This record gives sequence, C-alpha cells and structure tokens, in this order.
Amino acid sequence: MTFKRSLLTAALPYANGPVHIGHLAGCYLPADIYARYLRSKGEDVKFICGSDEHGVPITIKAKKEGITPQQVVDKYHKIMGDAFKEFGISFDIYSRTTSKTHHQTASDFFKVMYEKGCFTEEVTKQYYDDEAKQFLADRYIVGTCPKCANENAYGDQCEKCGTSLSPTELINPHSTLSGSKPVLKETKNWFLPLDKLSPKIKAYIEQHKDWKSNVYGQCKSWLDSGDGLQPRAMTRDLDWGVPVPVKGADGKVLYVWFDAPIGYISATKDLTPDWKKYWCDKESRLIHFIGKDNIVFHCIIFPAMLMEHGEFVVPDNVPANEFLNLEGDKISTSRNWAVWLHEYLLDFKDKQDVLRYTLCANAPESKDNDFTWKDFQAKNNNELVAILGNFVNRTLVLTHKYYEGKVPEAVEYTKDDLRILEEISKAPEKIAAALDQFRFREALAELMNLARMGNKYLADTEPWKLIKTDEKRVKTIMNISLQITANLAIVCEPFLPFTSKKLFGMLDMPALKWNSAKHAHNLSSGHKIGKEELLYNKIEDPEIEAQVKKLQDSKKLNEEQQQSQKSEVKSQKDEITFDQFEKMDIRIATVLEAEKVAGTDKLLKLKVDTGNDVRTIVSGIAVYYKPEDLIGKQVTMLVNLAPRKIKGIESKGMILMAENSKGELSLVSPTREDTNNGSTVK
Ligand code: B3M
Ligand code: ZN
Repeated sequence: MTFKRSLLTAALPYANGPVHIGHLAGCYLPADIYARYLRSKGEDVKFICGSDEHGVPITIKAKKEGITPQQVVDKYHKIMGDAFKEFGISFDIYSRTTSKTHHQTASDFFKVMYEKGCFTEEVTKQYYDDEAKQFLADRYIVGTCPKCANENAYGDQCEKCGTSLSPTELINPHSTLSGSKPVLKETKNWFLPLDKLSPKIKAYIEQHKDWKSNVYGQCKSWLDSGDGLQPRAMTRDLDWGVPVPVKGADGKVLYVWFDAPIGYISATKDLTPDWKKYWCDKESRLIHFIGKDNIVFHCIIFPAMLMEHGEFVVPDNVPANEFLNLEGDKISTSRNWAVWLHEYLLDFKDKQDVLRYTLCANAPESKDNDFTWKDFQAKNNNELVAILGNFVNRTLVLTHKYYEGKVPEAVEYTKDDLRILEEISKAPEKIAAALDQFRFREALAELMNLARMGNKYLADTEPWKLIKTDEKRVKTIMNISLQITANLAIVCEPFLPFTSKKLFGMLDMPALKWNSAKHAHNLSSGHKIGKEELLYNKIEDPEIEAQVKKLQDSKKLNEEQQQSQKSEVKSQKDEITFDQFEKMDIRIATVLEAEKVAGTDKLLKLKVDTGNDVRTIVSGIAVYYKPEDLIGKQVTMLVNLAPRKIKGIESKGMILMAENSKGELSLVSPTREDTNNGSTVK
C-alpha cells in the first residue's frame, strides 16, 4: 500500500515530571529523526505530540505538594515543551489534554461509541472513602502486602516485593486521603469488551507481521495468553479528567488511557483545519512512536477504539523502542537516577547534537541498552570530533588556505575519484533504506561512513603534500571533499539538525533537501564558502567525572534516605566522658530576626540573642519553619562551636534540633516561660 501522507505521533508524556534521556532515546528522538527525514524528502507529514495531563499520579503529586492538579500540569507542560524545543524535537504541535479542544474531542469520541452500543455497563464493587466521600483509585489505598508483609503496599502493587495486587488483596487497607478504612461500594462503569473484539484485533495484528519483532511479539503474547483479552473499564470514579458525557455518570471521568491517545486527534485539530485529511483518509499513514511499556495501549486498545468508532484510520506501524538504562541501572525518577535534559544543557551548552548522536547510536531499538558517560565521551571524541568534525575542518581550512575560500573546479577525475563520487551518491539511499525500516542506529552508522570515507580520501590523497607538486590534482581532490561536506550537511539534518545548520552556514549555501544528496555536485566551482569553525570540541575527563560523581552522589543520598526510613530509631553512639560533655556550652537563646538565604531552599539566616550577645547563625530549617514563625521563639543552641562560613555568611554556633526517623527537624525549646536567654543546658 502506498500512502499519500504520514501522521507521526510521539507518546504524550505525563505532565508530572521533567524529561530525561530515557524519554528522548525511547521515542522523541527516533520520531524526530523520522519526521525530519520525511520532510526533507518533501513528503506531506505532520508530527504530533503534547502533554498527557490526566491520570491518578498527577492528582497524587498535587496532593503531596499542596497544589491543584492544574497547577502541576501547567508547570510541567512548560518544562517539557521547552526541553523538547531545546533539543530540536520538531513537533508541528505540542498540545495538551486539558485543552478545550481535547475535552470536546474525547467526549464526542466516547459519545459516538456509547451511542453505537460499543460499551458494556458493569456494576462492580470498589473501595470508597466515607470520610473523603469519594471512590479510591488503586494508588490511593495502602495496606499490608499479603506476600511480603510490607505495610506500605499500594492497591495496585507492592513496591517492595514487586507483586502486582488488586486493592482487595491488601490486609488492613486504608485510604491515603483520610486514613480511614475504605468500604466496598457498588459503582457502574463502562467497559470496552476486548474479549469480544479479540478476533478483529487478532486479524489486525496478523496483518502487521512487518512490525518490529519486539512489538509484534508483545502483541501476540497479549492475544494468545491464557485468558486472552479481558473487558477493560473505560471510565473511572475520579474527579480529574474528561467527564463521562452520559446520564448517570456524575463524578466519573474517562479512563486516562481512553482519553490520552485521542489527544493525538485533538492536537491535529489544533494544528490544522485540514486534520481530517490525516485522520480519516485511507491514504494517510498513522505511525505511533512509543516506549515498550505503551505497546498494548497503542497496538490493541487504541486500534480497538478506532475500529469501533469507525471514522478514523488505524495505526499502520508502532515502532516501539525498549528501555534505556543509565550506568547499568534502571532510570528512575523517584530515585533521581536520571540525566535530566534541562540539567544536561547547563553542563553541556550547545551540545544538543552530541546527546542526540549518542542516544541514536545506542538506541534501545531491539533490546534494552545502557547509557554511560564514558561512552558519551568516547562517541564525542572518537567519532564526532575525530571523524565528522575532523574531515569537515580539514576540508574547509584547506579551501581557505589554497583558494581563498572559493570552491576549486574538478579538473580531471581519476578512477578512485569516480568510485568516491559514486559512493557519495549512494549514501542517501543507504541511509534511507535503514530509516524506512526504523533502523536508526544503522542509518546513523551509514551517515558516519560517508564522513569516514571523506576522511580516508584526504588521508590517502594527502593534498597538503601534493600542493607542492600537482596543483591541478589538488583542485579536484578539494572539490570532491567539498561535495562530500555539502552532502553531509544534507543527510545529517534529521539526526544532527544543529550540526547541519552550522555546516550549511559554513558553506554559505541554502539548506538543501534530501534528494539533492543523490548527486555529488551541489557546490559549483567559484562559490565562496563562509568562515570555518569547529563543529565539535573534545570533552575532557574531568567533565565526565563530574557527571559520574553527580550520579553517585544521588545514589548515596538515596541509600541514606532509605536507610534512615528503615531504622526507625538510630542506635546509640559511642560512650563519652562527663568532661567531654562539659566542653559543650549549650544555652537558651531567642530568635530576633529570620530570613531565607538567597539561592537555597533549606537555609535560614537568623539573628539570635544568647543573653551574652546578639549574633548571626545559619540554620538548615527552612523546609520546616517559615522565617516569620521563628521570630520571638526560644531555641536551644551550642554557643561555643567554632564559627563556620555557610554560603558566605559567618555562622556562630549551632541551633539544636530533634531529627525524627524520616529526617525531619523540630526545634527544641524550653517548656517554662521564665527560662531567660543565656540559661545553660546541662
Ligand atoms: N502518558 C504514558 C507515558 O508517558 C502515557 C503515554 C500516553 S500516549 C497516548 O509513558
Ligand atoms: Zn510485597
């Protein structure tokens, strides 16, 4: 089947945290490379994404932070959108599922299916919080795990032993909203009868044996597993989401995995009034780029929804990637084991393409893969700098040196030259063949082969030596090297868009499109090129060591936190003598002034009256006390501790605090009102 146009989507990331390299490698980078490639070929393509702003984790995050779910998604929608833009992810639109268009579209989609009788209504018993007056999502119920006795297991999973649970299996369940014991209460929801749709879905999957084997394999195992497909609730008892648009559904919203993929449709609507061309015409090719944990939703549930609804095309391909690990360990937001995109740019300014290159070269295409900083450094130094950068730099420097920057004419081709010219024109075909199969690593390797060939051509012909004996020959060599450079600028654009732009700038030529790279004469002789600059710089060991240390520190912090949560009460320290204790001068003092230390979250600068003097002291209690709450409060302090500089402020003494087993701090104050400042504690 040939298609007239392509609609590419990248998974809508949940708006509850920033973007890390795992996200980028998993779907946004391959999707972007593919979109840029199709555009460069002049095809009709739209590239769609946006934030997934519904779902329970967002409501939990909001509760934890004491803000509304809308505030959570507003914050992260911006952070995520900015990060994608900075890394050159060229969405035609980055939309969001709290938008009006989306609510309307998702609501209408449900209504159409409802009226066609696509859903079954089922009454089930769900846990209900009588105090909070609401049904509880699985994550809002905590209890004892029946397998390992962990007292903090969630209604859907015990994170200690990894068992997946249903809320009724928990021993001693309680609601995280009110702490009360939840009760089972009947509720009606609308189910998609995937069991009945199974033959249709099977037939659809069978037609797609061309899908990546990891994707096809996972679909087959879902379809063929013991019980086969089960009906799945498409509505939930929750107050955050798209309201269910039928009578008797008050207090219910669409299941987040029902509304989220419809987000692709809503985003296309927001992008163009022509959206139906992409969604309703059989000649449109719908391709979903996702990570492997989303396969069932994009290959089974969403296609089932689309087929049942009836007006839209179904996905033609779902090139899902496996996972990217980091330094041998699973990337984890909660353990802060991640390389965050916004932090990367602080340390590696203008090096977006280095990360794009490393992630593409190491893409977890057919199995999980590992990102290490050492490998990142090696890819930069040994490939980008030593091969691509080096070739381009030598070519441009020599052109300026011998010809004042004017492209020399090719005087006469040798047999070798002709072979090189043929290789040049074959390169885009080879890269395209790999891209057409979603084999991005192979495509990138082919791109580097072109640069490698250029490098070898210069090394073999040695124009810097020949210039003394055969000026004519050097002209041809340099002409060919410049043609290679121009073609590199064209074919590297999907992978390394920042590099491509720089290259076209240095050659002072307009950005040419893919098909131009099929011939090797894009620069005419006499054309004056621009100034050369280095494409890439070496990354030195200390930069890499700093990144590794940053990760190790966060691992250590995590282990410490876990440790302190485990051991409720710390064990007693080594014995000391009374004399040793006597050396500490501990007094009661009153806080006179308090203010936050700029640039920190934890520190307060206090002025205290110790009875003997008024002094400044810096204390790490800002997380637990507001400055205004402290003024006038009596505290206990060690007054003869040697002064220390903290954030440039001289701190004299230390305020004593009780630290509970969670590491939270509480001031220790005298209980009698007539305890004057300067009273000693003994
Ligand atoms: N938000 C899950 C995820 O970010 C989900 C994807 C939705 S795609 C329609 O992994
Ligand atoms: Zn357990």
